[in-house]
Amino acid sequence: MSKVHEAITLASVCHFGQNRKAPINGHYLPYLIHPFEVLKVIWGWGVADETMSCATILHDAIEDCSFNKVDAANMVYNGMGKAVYDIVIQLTKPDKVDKFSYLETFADPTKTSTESLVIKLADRMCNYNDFLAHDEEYAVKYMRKADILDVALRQRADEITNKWSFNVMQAVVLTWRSHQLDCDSLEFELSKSQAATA
Ligand SMILES: [Mn+2]
Repeated sequence: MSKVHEAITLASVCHFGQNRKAPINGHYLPYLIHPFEVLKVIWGWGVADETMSCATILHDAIEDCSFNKVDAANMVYNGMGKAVYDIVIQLTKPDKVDKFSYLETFADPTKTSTESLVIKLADRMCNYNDFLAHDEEYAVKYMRKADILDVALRQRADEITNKWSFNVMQAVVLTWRSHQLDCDSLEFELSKSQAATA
């Protein structure tokens, strides 16, 4: 069994019995579909090494686990090793930190690795897509709350080139931009229809 399959087994333990928050046509999908979707995004960018793949599969395994976070953290560390653990920890919002301060850490290369930033961007886009199917207004709000990630990507794009390649950086930037554009036009449409009904 490859390490990625081990990560999948571990993620299925951590997310045992959980479903996604936003329903699709009234149906709540099992939580595990989400880390798989994020994995597809980063593989699509050409980032498919074992550490990144395992960290992506486990990116919510501590923050959103179905049991004690300390136990989940130990399981990730013992099962996956330090490299994967370090990425997953950076993708876990500490309980006492507010959401904005946490998102700000992705603009600071001394606080988050390039690996964590790339997974965070893919995660945000996947969540945005999920919310779109359920509540467009919420999806826009959700994306706008993460404008700091847009700044982070602009400031740290060179790191992505250095870590992987120019093509990977370009793929990340293009996908991110297209989601931002989609969000911009949706925000505009929503403001027009709100003005029309006011
Ligand atoms: Mn996630």
